[in-house]
Amino acid sequence: MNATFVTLARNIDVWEVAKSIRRVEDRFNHNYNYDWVFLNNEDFNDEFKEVTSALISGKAKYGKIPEEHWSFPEFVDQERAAKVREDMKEKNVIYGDSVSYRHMCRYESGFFFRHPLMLNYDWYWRVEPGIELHCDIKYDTFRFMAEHKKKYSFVISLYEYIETIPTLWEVTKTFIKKFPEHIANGNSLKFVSDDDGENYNRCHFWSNFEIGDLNWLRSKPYIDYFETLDNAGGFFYERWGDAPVHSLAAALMLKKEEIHFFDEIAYFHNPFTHCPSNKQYRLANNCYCNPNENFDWQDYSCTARFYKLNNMVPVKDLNQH
Ligand SMILES: Nc1nc2c(ncn2[C@@H]2O[C@H](COP(=O)(O)OP(=O)(O)O)[C@@H](O)[C@H]2O)c(=O)[nH]1
Ligand SMILES: *[C@@H]1O[C@H](CO)[C@@H](O)[C@H](O)[C@H]1NC(C)=O
Ligand SMILES: [Mg+2]
Repeated sequence: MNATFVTLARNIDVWEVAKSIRRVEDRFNHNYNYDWVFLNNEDFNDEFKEVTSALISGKAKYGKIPEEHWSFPEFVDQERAAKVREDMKEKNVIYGDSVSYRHMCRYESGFFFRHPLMLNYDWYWRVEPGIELHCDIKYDTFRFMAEHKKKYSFVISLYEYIETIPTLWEVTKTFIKKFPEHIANGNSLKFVSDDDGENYNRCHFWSNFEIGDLNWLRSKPYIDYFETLDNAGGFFYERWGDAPVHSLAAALMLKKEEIHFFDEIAYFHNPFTHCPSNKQYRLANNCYCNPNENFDWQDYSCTARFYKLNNMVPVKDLNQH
């Protein structure tokens, strides 16, 4: 498949990145040898390149992010943005006072798929530092996406902190009005809204894991959405995360059948675990996750909503192991 792993990272992330690579290679990529693209707002140093490329069975590529994709757009009022960061710091909003986290969220929302190194591929799998994979993955997940006409996928979903996105839905509604032709028939609006689009229920797919279609992100509907959001300034006047941005885009602009829940991919990113519900599957695939730690059916997960919307039946086997 025309596919790559992609990791945004700093040089100091090298050992946590190395851990993630080892997990991905041992559980999956040693059978497929897909490439891996690393992106950074600074130059990667020799240590980062040496350590990571030695672990990867495919080709490793290292890209620098152009400054215009990792900086404040001209129209952003610096005083207003600084004031927001102070307020959020006082309110202990997670990453609320960070400038670099905001650049990161904006980059993952609107630019990574347009980096010259990424233009060589149709499919991506996003990997963050410090993740775990608890089961073997014995089939080609990229091929699965293509053969089943999937464009976006997730393993964990949850509610966003409202403090980080107070006006994201209002701006999204202006987008819907301005570009009704971008809204898909048979979409997943019900996953993100409980009142037919009046309000956002804060559900989103956790974007530290994603397997997705790069050409969808590069398409006019997605770019129009990103530009509408970017022009509203919310990446800096609030602290919009790339997770709710990707999720709202997928929920509104894809058909619901185009979003896939990868139940088979057992996954941990601090602090949540997705452990496959099916015991037979776990036993057959060298899994070591504890099913009692599975986040899917906990109160703070949105995955039950996804199941309901797609008429899927959950297997809650907590008593079966
Ligand atoms: N190059 C670069 N990568 C960053 C920066 N901040 C975060 N990242 C990367 O962006 C991703 C998300 O950051 P992370 O610290 O994991 O945030 P969290 O998962 O939301 O707690 C990870 O892949 C980080 O390595 C930054 O300032 N520069
Ligand atoms: C892979 O995908 C990119 C982006 O769609 C395309 O430009 C390129 O020709 C493809 N390469 C192959 C070998 O199919
Ligand atoms: Mg992370």
